[in-house]
Amino acid sequence: MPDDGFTLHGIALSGPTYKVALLLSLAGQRFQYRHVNLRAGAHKSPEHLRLNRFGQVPALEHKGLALCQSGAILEYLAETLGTYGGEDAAARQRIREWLFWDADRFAPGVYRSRAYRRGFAQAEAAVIESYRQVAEAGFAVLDENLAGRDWLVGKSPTIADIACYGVAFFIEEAGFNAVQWSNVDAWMKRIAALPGAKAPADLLPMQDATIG
Ligand SMILES: N[C@@H](CCC(=O)N[C@@H](CS)C(=O)NCC(=O)O)C(=O)O
Repeated sequence: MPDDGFTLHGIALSGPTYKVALLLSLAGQRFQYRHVNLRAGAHKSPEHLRLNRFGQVPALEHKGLALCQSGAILEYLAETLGTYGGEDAAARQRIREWLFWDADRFAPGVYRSRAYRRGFAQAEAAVIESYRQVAEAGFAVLDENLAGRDWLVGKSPTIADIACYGVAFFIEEAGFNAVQWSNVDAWMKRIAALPGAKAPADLLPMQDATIG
């Protein structure tokens, strides 16, 4: 399949970059991948700031547009590729609620906890503990909402699942064990079994590449 003009800029260790790459892979969409060397500060370069004004990864280029914020990129891709976007307007509204919740209450706790454990960032013990509690509360919310259902919205997987999975994937690196949240555990296995699903290390290299 041609790449249809999709170029993803990111880094393999980045959860938000993984979310976007995972949706492209699940959709069977080939894309160009550009490795952004965060250690060298490439995300703050004028060239990158033209793609992502917040000086972060990911950024997605498509047909003259430069897109940022992984949740917003997922919505764009679902709309553009016509997949994983929910069945109707009511489903799309629920999906959007999950995307905002993820950015507000889930991703920060899990990603920061992972960053402290892996030594990507340092903080005082009280700060680390506070992010740990946010992450734990986030997993509990996810677990409650997955009780008796396979997917977060409707009867098939959507970008709500992909956004939250792109955080939950790092559960162990962040210092938690999925056994504690059995609905989350089963849901993660369902997502990992979808055609095209890959772990970050199997999807994104530490160099430029064509993926898919
Ligand atoms: N809410 C953003 C978060 C993006 C983000 O935090 N990216 C990190 C890498 S995982 C980054 O670029 N960090 C460098 C920085 O913020 O200066 C999204 O979902 O795209």
